Amino acid sequence: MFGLFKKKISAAVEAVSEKIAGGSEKKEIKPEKSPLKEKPVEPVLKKEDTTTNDAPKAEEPKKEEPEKKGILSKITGTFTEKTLSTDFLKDVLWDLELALLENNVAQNVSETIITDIKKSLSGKSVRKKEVREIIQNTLKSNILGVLDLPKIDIEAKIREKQGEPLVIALIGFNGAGKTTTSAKLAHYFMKNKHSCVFAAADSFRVAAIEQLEEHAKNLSVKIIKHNYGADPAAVIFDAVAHAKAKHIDIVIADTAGRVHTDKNLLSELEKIVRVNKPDLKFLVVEAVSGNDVVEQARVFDSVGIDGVVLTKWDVDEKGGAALSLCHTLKKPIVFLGTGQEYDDFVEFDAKEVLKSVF
Ligand SMILES: Nc1nc2c(ncn2[C@@H]2O[C@H](COP(=O)(O)OP(=O)(O)O)[C@@H](O)[C@H]2O)c(=O)[nH]1
Ligand SMILES: [Mg+2]
Repeated sequence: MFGLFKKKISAAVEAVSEKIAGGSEKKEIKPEKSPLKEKPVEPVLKKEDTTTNDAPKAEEPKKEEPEKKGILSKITGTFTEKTLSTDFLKDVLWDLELALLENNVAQNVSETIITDIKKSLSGKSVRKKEVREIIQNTLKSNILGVLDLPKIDIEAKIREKQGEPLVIALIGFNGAGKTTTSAKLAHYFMKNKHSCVFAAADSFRVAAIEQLEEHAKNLSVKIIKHNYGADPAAVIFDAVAHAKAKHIDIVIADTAGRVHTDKNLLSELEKIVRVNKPDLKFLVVEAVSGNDVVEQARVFDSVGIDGVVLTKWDVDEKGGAALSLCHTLKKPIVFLGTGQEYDDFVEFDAKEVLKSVF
């Protein structure tokens, strides 16, 4: 998981660090050559450059620089200290931005990360080793900032229901893993000593009910189903009634896959929400989704998503979908699907995920 992401990002960080550490010398020369041209066009850059490089440099800093270097070189002996200009960073960080984009990190997320790195480095005199550290730390803190959203305490939610069943609706496109996730969720809750019932609310897709029935049999979970073509809101309603009657803790509703251009299907989902008021609506998304994941998320969020289950984490080589989703929805990833078995299901922890990348 995150294999390609890790490889590409590490390679980009390395390449960028090398370029910055090795090439920043040239950049110091450039602004001195055309200070008059830059002054009126980019006043902001100019301010930074003049304070660090340009105007003072031409006269006084000549004295300061050797002094600084003298002291520091005495300590380390081996570093290259360079002042980094904004223009130079802009060129060089493109490699890193490209690596993020290639790994399905949405453009606005990549831009935020790159802007932050630029801010951290701009106008600074840094050593080669520091460049890498600054880039890595900025990347890490940005990614953590996006992924580490307040968690949903499902146990607390169950307690809050005070004996009424907690209703969880799984929504998302066909093939995303909703039915598989329904089964994994039931297995997860039963391991935590909670009882579950399935609502076979995908009454649209061929064999959807049988697929959930198979899981119900394997897991010894009761399934409430109607015929194909039935109103999914009614199926969930019946499952909730069953849970209330039998004191079952959790209703897991497996809904039909929806195509965002199909307004009928989306309005059906709205009806499910209106009639059954699920306590938690989880968007089930494949980690292998490309950047269209952002569009999917926006569409489904029209019914109000509480959290995300990111499936097929085991086959994802890129990892950007997770970042883009969290950044767009500002809703936490709650679980990761990590394989085809019932136990291939883990609570999402942003810090753990980051550990596997850096
Ligand atoms: N490798 C892997 N496959 C998964 C995962 N979750 C679901 N799948 C597979 O994805 C396919 C579609 O899943 P399904 O639950 O039927 O999706 P649905 O159409 O949203 O209900 C099935 O072949 C599942 O076995 C996962 O976490 N990892
Ligand atoms: Mg299904």
